[in-house]
Amino acid sequence: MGQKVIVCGTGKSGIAAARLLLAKGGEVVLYDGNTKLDAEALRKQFSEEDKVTVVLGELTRTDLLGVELAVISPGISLEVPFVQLIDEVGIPIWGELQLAYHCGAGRVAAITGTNGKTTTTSLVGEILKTNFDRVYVVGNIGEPYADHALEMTPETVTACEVSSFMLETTTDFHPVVSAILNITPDHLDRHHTMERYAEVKESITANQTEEDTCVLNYDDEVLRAFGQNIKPQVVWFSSRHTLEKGYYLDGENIVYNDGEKVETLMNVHEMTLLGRHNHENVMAAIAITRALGVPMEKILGAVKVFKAVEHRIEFVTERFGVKYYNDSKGTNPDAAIQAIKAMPGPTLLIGGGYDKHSEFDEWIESFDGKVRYLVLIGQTRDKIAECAKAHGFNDIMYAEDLQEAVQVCASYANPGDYVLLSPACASWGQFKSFEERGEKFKEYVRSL
Ligand code: UMA
Repeated sequence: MGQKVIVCGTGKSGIAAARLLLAKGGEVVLYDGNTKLDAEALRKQFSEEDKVTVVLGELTRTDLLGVELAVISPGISLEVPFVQLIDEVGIPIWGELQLAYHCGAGRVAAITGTNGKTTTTSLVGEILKTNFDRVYVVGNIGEPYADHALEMTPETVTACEVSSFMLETTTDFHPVVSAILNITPDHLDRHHTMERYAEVKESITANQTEEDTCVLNYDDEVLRAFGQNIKPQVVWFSSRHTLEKGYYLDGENIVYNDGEKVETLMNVHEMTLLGRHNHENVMAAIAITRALGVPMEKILGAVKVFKAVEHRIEFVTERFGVKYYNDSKGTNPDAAIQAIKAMPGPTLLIGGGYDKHSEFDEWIESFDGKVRYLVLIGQTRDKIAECAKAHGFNDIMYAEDLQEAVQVCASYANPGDYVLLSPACASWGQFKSFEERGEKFKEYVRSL
């Protein structure tokens, strides 16, 4: 790969992709549309002898002279003008995932879905570590795949969290096990229609064969139809139906039906994760790791000690009898519904953020008498307030920013109440990422 490559985006995945290309003997044009970035500081992330040129702002045809490949970061849409220019010039466009897969090795389990990806991927990683010497946990979870591709060997096993953004720019990505946890409306500003969004998610199986496995949620109608006619062997899981074959919830027990007999695997109270959505994530993780050959005792042992991931219905602290929960990862209405459902009592809810063209009706309906006040911040606050009022919910307050929202909640909450940050929107515009939003929330809460 000793060619000249343009790497677009200088976030985590762009820097990782550039490092990987340089290690392979390539030359890199590092491009970012943001003119406020410091070109010199970016250049200093690489050693002096590395062949790296930084370009910021508008991309021109001259910048593309001699370039043979473009690697774009997941946050960059294929519709933006500079990507169209790259395409017009005839340069192939890969995503960072495609590049990393191309340079990596070993077996890969790829996990996608609108919600639950991070919890499931992280649990799959913990389970795999009980059985294999070298395990990587990479992807949308925040650890770029490209950072580890060259350490991988045919013996390593990788759990990769895959977003719809990443799947738009893959060509020969071939996981031996794939999983689609659910498909509910999200990122419609980028994919435009639900059909297109579902199609992109489903392309995770595009290169799988009869020898591979695809783990699917039987309760999701789109996935139930999709699974009827695909090449890999389908393993179903369900929290709402009794299956003739697959993993399902029977009362409080997770059970497995192999088509002949039903075996009880564990009681849901034996694990620390809360809520039906997490029982689904656990069943998916069991199915994925069984397909990779991990013995069931090891799987169940790891599930029982696994703790919720940061920013996902994460308990922060108790102040003056009020419990605070951080669900900054609730970046779409469906994820936020799971968090509301998991709250055990009256809740003051902080919502709102970047507009991804989501509809908020089902989220508001899920309040079900449990939400005392909805405190709104960000670009979507008027849209959410309007929707809430249309559903007869009027206990709404506006705050200028997250800090003010926390203060408003603290002054209106009664002992025994819950304060939940679960915005149903992305953080962009107010924060760099949902992680930063969650960290700030915890900081404001702790200083109350
Ligand atoms: N940029 C441009 N032009 C554009 C858009 C972006 O130049 O039109 C530049 C920005 O100026 C910035 C860079 O691209 O410098 C950012 O690239 P990025 O948004 O891809 O961010 P990374 O830091 O590389 O993080 C990405 C994923 N981000 C997104 O998909 C938006 C991270 O997922 C992922 O953890 C990381 O790679 C490592 O693999 C985050 C995410 O929000 C968590 N994912 C979405 C989600 O979970 O809903 C899909």
